[in-house]
Amino acid sequence: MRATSARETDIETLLLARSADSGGQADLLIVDEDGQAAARLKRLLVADNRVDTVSEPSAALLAAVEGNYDCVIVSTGFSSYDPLRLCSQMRAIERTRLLPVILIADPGEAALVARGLDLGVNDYSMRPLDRNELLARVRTQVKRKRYNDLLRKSLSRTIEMAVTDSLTGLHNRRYLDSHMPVLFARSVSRERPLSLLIIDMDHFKRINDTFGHDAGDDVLRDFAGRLNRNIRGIDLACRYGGEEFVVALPDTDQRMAAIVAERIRGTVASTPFTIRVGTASVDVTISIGIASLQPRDDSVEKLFKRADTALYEAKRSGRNRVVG
Ligand code: GH3
Ligand code: MG
Ligand code: MG
Ligand code: MG
Repeated sequence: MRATSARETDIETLLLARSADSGGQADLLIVDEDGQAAARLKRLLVADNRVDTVSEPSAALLAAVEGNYDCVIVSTGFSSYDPLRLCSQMRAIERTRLLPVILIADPGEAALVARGLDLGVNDYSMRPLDRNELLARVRTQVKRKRYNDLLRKSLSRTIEMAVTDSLTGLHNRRYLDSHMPVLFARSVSRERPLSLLIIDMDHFKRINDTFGHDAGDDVLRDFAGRLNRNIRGIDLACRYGGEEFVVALPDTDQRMAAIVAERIRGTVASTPFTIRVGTASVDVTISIGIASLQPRDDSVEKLFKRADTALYEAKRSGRNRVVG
Protein backbone atom coordinates (compact mmCIF):
# COMPACT_ATOMS: atom_id res chain seq x y z
CA MET A 1 0.00 0.00 0.00
CA ARG A 2 1.21 3.52 -0.79
CA ALA A 3 2.50 5.44 2.21
CA THR A 4 0.64 8.63 3.03
CA SER A 5 2.88 11.59 3.68
CA ALA A 6 2.41 13.83 6.70
CA ARG A 7 1.54 16.65 4.33
CA GLU A 8 -1.28 14.70 2.70
CA THR A 9 -2.64 13.82 6.13
CA ASP A 10 -2.60 17.50 7.08
CA ILE A 11 -4.52 18.43 3.96
CA GLU A 12 -7.03 15.64 4.57
CA THR A 13 -7.58 16.85 8.12
CA LEU A 14 -8.04 20.40 6.87
CA LEU A 15 -10.62 19.28 4.31
CA LEU A 16 -12.39 17.26 6.96
CA ALA A 17 -12.50 20.23 9.32
CA ARG A 18 -13.85 22.49 6.59
CA SER A 19 -16.62 20.12 5.57
CA ALA A 20 -17.49 19.67 9.25
CA ASP A 21 -17.67 23.43 9.49
CA SER A 22 -19.92 24.03 6.53
CA GLY A 23 -22.93 22.39 8.15
CA GLY A 24 -24.93 25.62 8.53
CA GLN A 25 -27.87 25.01 10.83
CA ALA A 26 -27.57 22.44 13.57
CA ASP A 27 -30.29 20.17 14.94
CA LEU A 28 -30.73 20.76 18.65
CA LEU A 29 -32.87 19.06 21.27
CA ILE A 30 -33.88 21.00 24.37
CA VAL A 31 -34.91 18.97 27.39
CA ASP A 32 -36.75 21.05 29.98
CA GLU A 33 -39.67 20.10 32.21
CA ASP A 34 -40.81 23.73 32.33
CA GLY A 35 -42.51 24.48 29.02
CA GLN A 36 -42.09 28.25 29.33
CA ALA A 37 -38.40 27.98 30.17
CA ALA A 38 -37.97 25.65 27.18
CA ALA A 39 -39.69 28.17 24.91
CA ARG A 40 -37.40 30.96 26.18
CA LEU A 41 -34.35 28.82 25.57
CA LYS A 42 -35.60 27.91 22.11
CA ARG A 43 -35.99 31.61 21.24
CA LEU A 44 -32.30 32.16 22.03
CA LEU A 45 -31.19 29.39 19.69
CA VAL A 46 -33.73 29.20 16.92
CA ALA A 47 -32.33 31.93 14.65
CA ASP A 48 -29.28 29.78 13.86
CA ASN A 49 -30.56 26.25 14.47
CA ARG A 50 -33.43 23.83 14.09
CA VAL A 51 -34.72 23.27 17.61
CA ASP A 52 -37.05 20.67 19.13
CA THR A 53 -38.16 20.70 22.74
CA VAL A 54 -39.24 17.84 24.96
CA SER A 55 -40.32 17.91 28.59
CA GLU A 56 -40.24 14.26 29.70
CA PRO A 57 -36.81 12.71 30.40
CA SER A 58 -37.91 9.33 29.00
CA ALA A 59 -39.28 10.96 25.85
CA ALA A 60 -36.00 12.90 25.67
CA LEU A 61 -33.97 9.70 25.65
CA LEU A 62 -36.12 8.26 22.88
CA ALA A 63 -35.85 11.48 20.86
CA ALA A 64 -32.05 11.55 21.31
CA VAL A 65 -31.78 7.94 20.14
CA GLU A 66 -34.17 8.19 17.21
CA GLY A 67 -33.59 11.78 16.09
CA ASN A 68 -30.53 12.94 14.26
CA TYR A 69 -29.49 15.67 16.68
CA ASP A 70 -26.15 17.44 16.79
CA CYS A 71 -26.45 18.48 20.42
CA VAL A 72 -28.78 17.96 23.40
CA ILE A 73 -29.32 20.80 25.86
CA VAL A 74 -30.53 19.58 29.23
CA SER A 75 -31.97 21.87 31.88
CA THR A 76 -31.32 21.06 35.53
CA GLY A 77 -34.77 22.33 36.45
CA PHE A 78 -36.46 18.93 36.84
CA SER A 79 -38.49 18.55 39.99
CA SER A 80 -38.94 14.81 40.00
CA TYR A 81 -35.98 13.53 38.04
CA ASP A 82 -32.20 13.64 38.17
CA PRO A 83 -31.17 15.28 34.86
CA LEU A 84 -27.79 13.57 35.11
CA ARG A 85 -29.50 10.21 34.81
CA LEU A 86 -30.49 11.17 31.29
CA CYS A 87 -26.84 11.99 30.57
CA SER A 88 -25.55 8.65 31.86
CA GLN A 89 -28.27 6.79 29.97
CA MET A 90 -27.24 8.58 26.78
CA ARG A 91 -23.62 7.63 27.39
CA ALA A 92 -24.61 3.99 27.85
CA ILE A 93 -26.46 3.73 24.51
CA GLU A 94 -24.35 3.28 21.37
CA ARG A 95 -26.42 5.68 19.22
CA THR A 96 -26.04 8.57 21.69
CA ARG A 97 -22.70 7.68 23.25
CA LEU A 98 -20.89 10.55 21.54
CA LEU A 99 -23.80 13.00 21.20
CA PRO A 100 -22.81 16.31 22.86
CA VAL A 101 -24.72 17.32 25.98
CA ILE A 102 -24.80 20.86 27.35
CA LEU A 103 -26.21 21.39 30.83
CA ILE A 104 -28.18 24.54 31.69
CA ALA A 105 -27.82 25.11 35.44
CA ASP A 106 -28.45 27.66 38.19
CA PRO A 107 -25.46 29.34 39.90
CA GLY A 108 -26.10 27.34 43.08
CA GLU A 109 -25.68 24.04 41.24
CA ALA A 110 -21.90 23.93 40.87
CA ALA A 111 -21.69 20.50 42.50
CA LEU A 112 -24.34 19.11 40.14
CA VAL A 113 -22.48 20.53 37.15
CA ALA A 114 -19.20 19.01 38.37
CA ARG A 115 -20.89 15.61 38.74
CA GLY A 116 -22.35 16.05 35.24
CA LEU A 117 -18.94 16.75 33.73
CA ASP A 118 -17.69 13.56 35.41
CA LEU A 119 -20.55 11.64 33.78
CA GLY A 120 -19.67 12.87 30.30
CA VAL A 121 -21.55 16.16 29.99
CA ASN A 122 -19.56 18.17 27.45
CA ASP A 123 -20.22 21.73 28.57
CA TYR A 124 -22.59 23.92 30.61
CA SER A 125 -24.05 27.39 30.78
CA MET A 126 -25.25 29.17 33.93
CA ARG A 127 -28.50 31.11 34.24
CA PRO A 128 -29.14 33.89 33.50
CA LEU A 129 -28.21 32.80 30.02
CA ASP A 130 -26.19 34.99 27.70
CA ARG A 131 -27.31 34.35 24.13
CA ASN A 132 -23.91 34.83 22.50
CA GLU A 133 -22.11 32.70 25.06
CA LEU A 134 -24.65 29.89 24.74
CA LEU A 135 -24.55 29.99 20.94
CA ALA A 136 -20.76 29.84 21.00
CA ARG A 137 -20.79 26.82 23.32
CA VAL A 138 -23.38 25.05 21.14
CA ARG A 139 -21.41 25.83 17.97
CA THR A 140 -18.23 24.41 19.46
CA GLN A 141 -19.93 21.15 20.43
CA VAL A 142 -21.68 20.82 17.06
CA LYS A 143 -18.44 21.42 15.18
CA ARG A 144 -16.59 18.87 17.29
CA LYS A 145 -19.33 16.29 16.78
CA ARG A 146 -19.45 16.74 13.00
CA TYR A 147 -15.68 16.57 12.77
CA ASN A 148 -15.64 13.33 14.79
CA ASP A 149 -18.45 11.88 12.66
CA LEU A 150 -16.44 12.58 9.51
CA LEU A 151 -13.28 11.12 11.00
CA ARG A 152 -15.11 7.96 12.02
CA LYS A 153 -16.67 7.62 8.56
CA SER A 154 -13.31 8.08 6.89
CA LEU A 155 -11.72 5.58 9.28
CA SER A 156 -14.34 2.92 8.56
CA ARG A 157 -13.81 3.46 4.82
CA THR A 158 -10.09 2.91 5.33
CA ILE A 159 -10.70 -0.27 7.31
CA GLU A 160 -13.13 -1.52 4.68
CA MET A 161 -10.56 -0.92 1.94
CA ALA A 162 -7.94 -2.82 3.92
CA VAL A 163 -10.07 -5.99 3.98
CA THR A 164 -11.55 -5.78 0.46
CA ASP A 165 -10.12 -7.06 -2.81
CA SER A 166 -10.25 -4.07 -5.13
CA LEU A 167 -10.67 -6.07 -8.36
CA THR A 168 -13.66 -8.17 -7.34
CA GLY A 169 -15.08 -6.42 -4.27
CA LEU A 170 -14.87 -9.71 -2.37
CA HIS A 171 -13.08 -9.92 0.96
CA ASN A 172 -9.35 -10.31 0.66
CA ARG A 173 -6.99 -12.85 2.19
CA ARG A 174 -6.22 -10.62 5.16
CA TYR A 175 -9.88 -10.64 6.12
CA LEU A 176 -10.28 -14.38 5.73
CA ASP A 177 -7.10 -15.10 7.68
CA SER A 178 -8.34 -13.00 10.58
CA HIS A 179 -11.86 -14.45 10.54
CA MET A 180 -11.23 -18.15 9.96
CA PRO A 181 -10.01 -18.73 13.54
CA VAL A 182 -13.23 -17.09 14.80
CA LEU A 183 -15.45 -19.29 12.60
CA PHE A 184 -13.37 -22.32 13.55
CA ALA A 185 -13.62 -21.71 17.30
CA ARG A 186 -17.35 -21.00 17.07
CA SER A 187 -18.02 -24.23 15.15
CA VAL A 188 -15.95 -26.30 17.57
CA SER A 189 -17.58 -24.87 20.70
CA ARG A 190 -21.12 -25.19 19.33
CA GLU A 191 -20.39 -28.56 17.77
CA ARG A 192 -21.64 -27.25 14.44
CA PRO A 193 -20.23 -28.22 11.04
CA LEU A 194 -17.96 -25.91 9.05
CA SER A 195 -16.78 -26.43 5.48
CA LEU A 196 -14.17 -24.81 3.32
CA LEU A 197 -13.98 -24.57 -0.47
CA ILE A 198 -10.77 -23.71 -2.29
CA ILE A 199 -11.53 -22.74 -5.88
CA ASP A 200 -8.91 -22.37 -8.60
CA MET A 201 -9.54 -21.32 -12.18
CA ASP A 202 -8.47 -23.93 -14.73
CA HIS A 203 -5.70 -22.99 -17.18
CA PHE A 204 -6.11 -19.34 -16.36
CA LYS A 205 -2.76 -18.54 -17.91
CA ARG A 206 -4.20 -19.53 -21.29
CA ILE A 207 -7.00 -16.97 -20.92
CA ASN A 208 -4.45 -14.24 -20.20
CA ASP A 209 -2.17 -15.41 -22.98
CA THR A 210 -4.97 -15.62 -25.55
CA PHE A 211 -7.11 -12.58 -24.71
CA GLY A 212 -4.87 -10.39 -22.58
CA HIS A 213 -4.60 -9.56 -18.91
CA ASP A 214 -7.62 -7.19 -18.94
CA ALA A 215 -9.81 -9.99 -20.25
CA GLY A 216 -8.48 -12.16 -17.44
CA ASP A 217 -9.52 -9.45 -14.98
CA ASP A 218 -13.02 -9.38 -16.52
CA VAL A 219 -13.30 -13.12 -15.95
CA LEU A 220 -12.25 -12.75 -12.31
CA ARG A 221 -14.84 -10.01 -11.72
CA ASP A 222 -17.60 -11.95 -13.44
CA PHE A 223 -16.69 -15.03 -11.44
CA ALA A 224 -16.92 -13.10 -8.16
CA GLY A 225 -20.49 -12.12 -9.10
CA ARG A 226 -21.47 -15.70 -9.90
CA LEU A 227 -19.89 -16.85 -6.66
CA ASN A 228 -21.81 -14.29 -4.60
CA ARG A 229 -25.09 -15.28 -6.20
CA ASN A 230 -24.59 -18.90 -5.21
CA ILE A 231 -23.76 -18.58 -1.53
CA ARG A 232 -25.65 -17.39 1.56
CA GLY A 233 -25.19 -14.13 3.42
CA ILE A 234 -23.42 -15.87 6.29
CA ASP A 235 -20.88 -17.54 4.00
CA LEU A 236 -17.54 -15.84 3.71
CA ALA A 237 -16.14 -15.58 0.16
CA CYS A 238 -12.71 -14.17 -0.49
CA ARG A 239 -10.22 -13.78 -3.30
CA TYR A 240 -7.30 -15.54 -1.72
CA GLY A 241 -4.83 -14.45 -4.37
CA GLY A 242 -4.45 -14.45 -8.16
CA GLU A 243 -7.17 -16.70 -9.54
CA GLU A 244 -7.73 -18.61 -6.34
CA PHE A 245 -10.80 -18.13 -4.15
CA VAL A 246 -11.78 -19.48 -0.74
CA VAL A 247 -15.29 -19.81 0.66
CA ALA A 248 -16.01 -20.64 4.29
CA LEU A 249 -19.43 -22.21 4.83
CA PRO A 250 -20.58 -22.14 8.47
CA ASP A 251 -23.21 -24.66 9.60
CA THR A 252 -22.54 -26.68 6.45
CA ASP A 253 -21.43 -30.30 6.44
CA GLN A 254 -19.41 -32.04 3.74
CA ARG A 255 -22.49 -33.29 1.89
CA MET A 256 -24.11 -29.85 1.69
CA ALA A 257 -20.76 -28.25 0.83
CA ALA A 258 -20.45 -30.63 -2.13
CA ILE A 259 -23.86 -29.50 -3.37
CA VAL A 260 -22.86 -25.84 -3.07
CA ALA A 261 -19.52 -26.46 -4.78
CA GLU A 262 -21.16 -28.35 -7.61
CA ARG A 263 -23.62 -25.47 -8.08
CA ILE A 264 -20.73 -22.98 -8.32
CA ARG A 265 -18.80 -25.22 -10.73
CA GLY A 266 -21.92 -25.61 -12.87
CA THR A 267 -22.71 -21.90 -13.01
CA VAL A 268 -19.20 -21.28 -14.36
CA ALA A 269 -19.01 -24.15 -16.85
CA SER A 270 -22.51 -23.71 -18.27
CA THR A 271 -22.33 -20.04 -19.29
CA PRO A 272 -19.35 -18.53 -21.18
CA PHE A 273 -17.80 -15.35 -19.75
CA THR A 274 -18.12 -12.09 -21.64
CA ILE A 275 -14.84 -10.23 -22.04
CA ARG A 276 -13.94 -6.80 -23.39
CA VAL A 277 -11.98 -8.09 -26.37
CA GLY A 278 -14.33 -7.49 -29.30
CA THR A 279 -17.54 -9.40 -28.74
CA ALA A 280 -15.69 -12.42 -27.57
CA SER A 281 -16.83 -14.72 -24.85
CA VAL A 282 -14.70 -17.37 -23.30
CA ASP A 283 -15.39 -20.79 -21.83
CA VAL A 284 -14.09 -21.04 -18.29
CA THR A 285 -13.93 -23.92 -15.87
CA ILE A 286 -12.93 -24.16 -12.25
CA SER A 287 -11.72 -26.87 -9.91
CA ILE A 288 -12.84 -27.03 -6.29
CA GLY A 289 -11.40 -28.79 -3.25
CA ILE A 290 -13.63 -29.28 -0.19
CA ALA A 291 -12.81 -29.97 3.44
CA SER A 292 -15.14 -30.11 6.42
CA LEU A 293 -14.38 -29.81 10.10
CA GLN A 294 -13.62 -33.14 11.77
CA PRO A 295 -13.54 -33.87 15.50
CA ARG A 296 -9.78 -34.34 15.49
CA ASP A 297 -9.11 -31.00 13.77
CA ASP A 298 -7.28 -28.71 16.14
CA SER A 299 -6.46 -25.88 13.76
CA VAL A 300 -7.65 -23.98 10.72
CA GLU A 301 -4.47 -25.08 8.96
CA LYS A 302 -5.54 -28.75 8.95
CA LEU A 303 -8.81 -27.80 7.26
CA PHE A 304 -6.96 -25.73 4.66
CA LYS A 305 -4.47 -28.50 4.07
CA ARG A 306 -7.19 -31.06 3.33
CA ALA A 307 -9.08 -28.68 1.01
CA ASP A 308 -5.82 -27.95 -0.79
CA THR A 309 -5.07 -31.66 -1.21
CA ALA A 310 -8.59 -32.16 -2.59
CA LEU A 311 -8.08 -29.27 -5.03
CA TYR A 312 -4.80 -30.80 -6.19
CA GLU A 313 -6.64 -34.07 -6.77
CA ALA A 314 -9.34 -32.22 -8.79
CA LYS A 315 -6.63 -30.71 -11.00
CA ARG A 316 -4.74 -33.96 -11.35
CA SER A 317 -7.81 -35.95 -12.33
CA GLY A 318 -8.78 -33.64 -15.20
CA ARG A 319 -10.03 -30.22 -13.83
CA ASN A 320 -13.62 -28.81 -14.04
CA ARG A 321 -14.59 -30.90 -11.03
CA VAL A 322 -15.27 -30.94 -7.32
CA VAL A 323 -13.28 -33.21 -5.00
CA GLY A 324 -13.76 -33.73 -1.27
P1 GH3 B 1 -4.24 -24.63 -13.43
O1 GH3 B 1 -4.58 -23.86 -12.21
O2 GH3 B 1 -5.43 -25.21 -14.07
O3 GH3 B 1 -3.20 -25.64 -13.13
O4 GH3 B 1 -3.64 -23.63 -14.50
P2 GH3 B 1 -3.39 -22.09 -14.35
O5 GH3 B 1 -2.95 -21.57 -15.67
O6 GH3 B 1 -4.57 -21.45 -13.77
O7 GH3 B 1 -2.20 -22.11 -13.35
P3 GH3 B 1 -1.49 -21.09 -12.44
O8 GH3 B 1 -2.11 -21.09 -11.09
O9 GH3 B 1 -0.04 -21.48 -12.43
O10 GH3 B 1 -1.66 -19.68 -13.13
C1 GH3 B 1 -2.51 -18.72 -12.69
C2 GH3 B 1 -2.40 -17.52 -13.58
O11 GH3 B 1 -3.30 -16.52 -13.14
C3 GH3 B 1 -1.04 -16.90 -13.58
C4 GH3 B 1 -1.29 -15.43 -13.48
O12 GH3 B 1 -0.73 -14.72 -14.55
C5 GH3 B 1 -2.79 -15.29 -13.53
N1 GH3 B 1 -3.26 -14.27 -12.63
C6 GH3 B 1 -3.03 -14.17 -11.30
N2 GH3 B 1 -3.62 -13.05 -10.81
C7 GH3 B 1 -4.23 -12.42 -11.85
C8 GH3 B 1 -4.99 -11.22 -11.99
O13 GH3 B 1 -5.24 -10.48 -11.04
N3 GH3 B 1 -5.47 -10.89 -13.22
C9 GH3 B 1 -5.22 -11.69 -14.30
N4 GH3 B 1 -5.71 -11.31 -15.48
N5 GH3 B 1 -4.49 -12.81 -14.21
C10 GH3 B 1 -4.01 -13.19 -13.00
MG1 MG C 1 -2.10 -23.72 -10.51
MG1 MG D 1 -5.36 -21.97 -11.95
MG1 MG E 1 -3.74 -20.81 -9.07
